[in-house]
Amino acid sequence: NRQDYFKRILQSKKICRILETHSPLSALIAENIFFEKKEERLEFDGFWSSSLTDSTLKGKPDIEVLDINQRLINVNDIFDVTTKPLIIDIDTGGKIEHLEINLKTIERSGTSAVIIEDKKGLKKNSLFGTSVKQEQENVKVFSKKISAGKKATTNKLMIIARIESLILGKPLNDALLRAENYVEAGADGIMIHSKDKNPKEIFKFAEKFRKKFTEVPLVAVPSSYNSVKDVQLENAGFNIVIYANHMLRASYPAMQKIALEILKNGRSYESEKTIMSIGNILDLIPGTK
Ligand code: SPV
Ligand code: MG
Repeated sequence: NRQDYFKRILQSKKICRILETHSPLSALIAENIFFEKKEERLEFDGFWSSSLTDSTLKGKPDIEVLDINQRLINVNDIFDVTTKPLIIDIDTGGKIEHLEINLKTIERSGTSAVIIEDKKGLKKNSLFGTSVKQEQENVKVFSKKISAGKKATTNKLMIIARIESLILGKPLNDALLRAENYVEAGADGIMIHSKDKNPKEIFKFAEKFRKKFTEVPLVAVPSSYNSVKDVQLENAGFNIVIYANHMLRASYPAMQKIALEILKNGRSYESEKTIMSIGNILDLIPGTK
């Protein structure tokens, strides 16, 4: 259901808003939060299972160290209590032989889409850019990975290819060439990543990409160029915007603050007004009473 539903909203919505969720509780927030703006009801259309936040939550580095089964336990826990579609970040996807097997498992889980990045070797988080050693995969090798992935799955699971050229300081033309190759290899969508504060380069990419591919879904992750608004991405030709790490980044300082306050004050009294009340937490999950 979530797989078909995601394809439908991708067709019907101008832009799909996807929020990072690292737990069932964070996913429940993403599932239920909405905002009425004039005639329009704004809500998130689905969840992002992030390698960064899934790893961080487990106190591990974002270097592809969690295996796919650990990631899918998280996804299945989220699916237990929600209805919206989920896109999973599967890093480089690993070896082609492993990818083919893992994608079948992911497809069976009900996940709507995977995003696979065109890096190789020990993967580091993209937001490090060129400050750490990271290598991009050869275009042909990565294209093979995409086509092998498509062959290994039915059309239920979308396979989105993620281009790291701009992250690694390569020119726009390299990113565009890769996009063409990956779409030809069967990618169901393209994610162009950037760690620039300015969205100029991803807008330029979108403009050129859209001239060639009018229908192929295009994904933006505005973690660094965060001044850009969803409607600007929509107008530039993007179909999906992923807010990739914000729920975990919001929760950590809130937990740190209360932990320190309790220590300092020798009690929780001073912090009560800034946290959820006991009444609210008891009411939050139906069936608790
Ligand atoms: C993630 O959320 O793990 C991503 C996006 O891959 S980024 O952290 O920007 O690389
Ligand atoms: Mg990641």
